[in-house]
Amino acid sequence: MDLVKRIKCSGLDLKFFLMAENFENYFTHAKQIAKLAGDILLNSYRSFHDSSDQNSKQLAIETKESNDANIVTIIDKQIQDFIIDYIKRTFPRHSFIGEESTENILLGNEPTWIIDPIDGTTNFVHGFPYCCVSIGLVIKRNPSIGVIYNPILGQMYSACEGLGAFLNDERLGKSPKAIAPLSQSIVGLEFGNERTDSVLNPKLETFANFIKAPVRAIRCYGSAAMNLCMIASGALDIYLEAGIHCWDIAAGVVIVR
Ligand code: LIP
Repeated sequence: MDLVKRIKCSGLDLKFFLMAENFENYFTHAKQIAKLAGDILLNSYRSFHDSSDQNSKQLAIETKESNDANIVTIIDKQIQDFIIDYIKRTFPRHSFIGEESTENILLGNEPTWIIDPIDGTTNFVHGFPYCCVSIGLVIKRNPSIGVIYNPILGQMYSACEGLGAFLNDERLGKSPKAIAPLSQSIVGLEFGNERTDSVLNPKLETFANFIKAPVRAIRCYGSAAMNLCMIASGALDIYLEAGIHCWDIAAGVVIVR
């Protein structure tokens, strides 16, 4: 139905149309932000890993909570600043939550951008090519738009409520895979960065149960966002991670759904 006919129909239809138009506009911006942020990620990744001098000072790597398994780099912060600046200029009334600024996390009804500037920072630092920019947009508390861009592999996964999900320009889910029995399943598991017995032991027990089930294989990509993309594209059958944060999954859940 074209715009004019829809407006004539009823107030409700007009509201629906305007909402759909906003969603498309947000979706276009989300992909544009992810592309530009991904360019920053890729340039830094290349200049660090292609150089003969992989001095960690170049990335200003810091540990969080004195945990060597929980790190942040100056590039995470640069990318997050870039994304937040773009959103503030383009949508001044929107809110945002970012991995690198976690004070005052409140989710209200206003559109809220949930950002992980680099999901898979450890991979980024170690040259393991599963790291990405993850941008989710939650509207009225409902995850509505998601973009996950891995510039190293040249893969942009995206989804918008009402429009579907895509890998680059290809629509995902045209022929969904049947659910496989556990014995024929490939399972994504993540250990996370917490190493205390109380957190780690139940995870190890659960992981052991999976491998003994037996499942066909286990994979650890080191990025929740990338795991969810693997689920969306059918490469993984199951993904399990405990202790996840909203910025790890806000975009991915829209793409999977
Ligand atoms: C990672 C998370 C990722 C999760 C991994 C790991 P990094 O931390 O961001 O989403 O799946 O288990 O904890 O490498 O980004 O600091």
